[in-house]
Amino acid sequence: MSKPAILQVGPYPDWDQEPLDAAFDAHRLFEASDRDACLAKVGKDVRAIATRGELGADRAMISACPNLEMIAVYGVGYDAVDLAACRERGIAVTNTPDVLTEDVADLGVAMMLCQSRGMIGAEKWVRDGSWNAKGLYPLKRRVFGRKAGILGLGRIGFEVAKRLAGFGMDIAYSDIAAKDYAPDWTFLPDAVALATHADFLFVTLAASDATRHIVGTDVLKALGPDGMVINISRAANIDEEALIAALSSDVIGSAALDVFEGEPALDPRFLALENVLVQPHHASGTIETRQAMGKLLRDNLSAHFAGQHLLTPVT
Ligand code: 8YV
Repeated sequence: MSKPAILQVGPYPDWDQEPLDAAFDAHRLFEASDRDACLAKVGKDVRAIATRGELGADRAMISACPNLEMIAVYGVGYDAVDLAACRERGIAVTNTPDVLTEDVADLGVAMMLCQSRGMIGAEKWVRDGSWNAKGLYPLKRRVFGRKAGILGLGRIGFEVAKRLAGFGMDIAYSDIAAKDYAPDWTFLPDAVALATHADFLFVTLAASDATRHIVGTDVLKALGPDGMVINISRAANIDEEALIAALSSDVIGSAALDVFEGEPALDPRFLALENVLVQPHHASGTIETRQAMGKLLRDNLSAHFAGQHLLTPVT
């Protein structure tokens, strides 16, 4: 029996590629020198698109595949998939929630600790001989007992908050409504109020048109010169121009960022700023989580082609 043809938008680790190739006839768009020519050639055969959170599938790609039945996202975020185009044609979409929640939360907390305690600079201080030549490393700020604001108390925001509670931090959050599963944390209805409260503002919102640039000049001003913003969601949730201006003029103290507009070609002005910790969009990047994400992506594809219920449909 012939294998269903799928379009693979980006590379996966070998442990995913082998089983994917065994079950499907995968056309690797990312290896094509001419993407449009590749889509024109294979588009009509494609029954599913396998993509990644940050790569998604836009309207042009979806239109190039007239027989498309589903899009499987390797990632929890599906903001880069044109959902309107999918709805119009009844194309199913799946993502990989839950399996990555803990690791994404861990990285957010690690970034806060690393940045607050100046660990990158401290490492350099030892390696370049400054410790021996100049003495003690400059003192940094504690996190214990300080105030955290969680912007978006979904699965990932909740796990971040749980971890911060373990550090004795005072936790507030913003979301569409107060959550009954968070009785010990303060609900603040809007992002400016949350930033006013917070020393550490975690951006953990699922990105959408409604959340675009939710962290802008007003929120950054409210966060203040001692404040840190930590983004483990999507770059579009922050107005990068406003962020760079705020970081350059001490409107806020610092930032720890795992995501960037136009990544991996991030705005080079970030690299010139000493008060920014940059990470290569790898919050879900552990062997354990990526293996689970790959399996869930394939299980969704297989369920679809077997006529079974999807495991994690985007509704
Ligand atoms: C990426 C992500 O999918 O879960 C998401 O939404 O953005 C990430 O997990 C990951 O970097 C793999 O491409």
